[in-house]
Amino acid sequence: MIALTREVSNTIGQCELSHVPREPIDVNLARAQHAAYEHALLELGCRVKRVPAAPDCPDSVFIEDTAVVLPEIAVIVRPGAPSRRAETSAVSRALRPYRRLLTLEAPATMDGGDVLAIGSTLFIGQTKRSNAGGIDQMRMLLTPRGYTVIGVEVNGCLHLKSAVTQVAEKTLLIQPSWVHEGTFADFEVIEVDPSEPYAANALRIGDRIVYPAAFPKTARRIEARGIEVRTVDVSELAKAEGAVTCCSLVFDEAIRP
Ligand code: CIR
Repeated sequence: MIALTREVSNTIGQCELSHVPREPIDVNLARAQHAAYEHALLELGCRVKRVPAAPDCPDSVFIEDTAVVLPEIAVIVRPGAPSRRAETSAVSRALRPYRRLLTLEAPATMDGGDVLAIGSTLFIGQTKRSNAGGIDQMRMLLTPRGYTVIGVEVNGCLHLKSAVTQVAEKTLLIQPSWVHEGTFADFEVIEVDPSEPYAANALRIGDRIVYPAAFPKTARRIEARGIEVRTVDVSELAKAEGAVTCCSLVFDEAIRP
């Protein structure tokens, strides 16, 4: 597995914020937490490749939002926040050795954080960042390649993957206040502990998950299903409204023909 990550920008304090109040971010601590996150990916078997920071892009550490990497191609998206659009060029260069690249064009907008890919199904959040045109373009690009694109209503959070992520082959971790559980009727679900509303974002690497240390009650629910949890402290990145999926693009080096 390759994990592309991106350094924390010096300007992360000027990040976009939608649902959390602005608090000062300690850049050095954010960098240390980010390095520990990369170390966890390494321990779980990833080859970590860092894309250099973009000093003018405060949110560039959240590399997940710039692309959707699938087994045979990658889609470079057009992030919903104009301040984030310049992030995609360096990520395109970093992905080019691994995948043929497709791109979304204006007026489409999409953040990778809205795309939950499970096998050949792509659930895509309809949010302030990802518009109907973005979902249509994804459908046009990917249906001929055998994918099914399903638009999902999301309320109360930034991205679809703030509300639901995959934690095992047939199991999802979900925050039922933000997304309709019935959309995922084919899966088993684990609901977040009600006292941990931001706990639905987990990063699955093989059979294990990388998961924020801030949500111990939900972590126990996950472990009770036999899933191994590797915790990381991402408290500074959480002040920028980021969690664990958003800090990497994880994919198999091998291309599916
Ligand atoms: C933003 O608002 O775009 C960033 N401050 C946070 C992005 C987090 N991305 C993600 O969870 N996929």
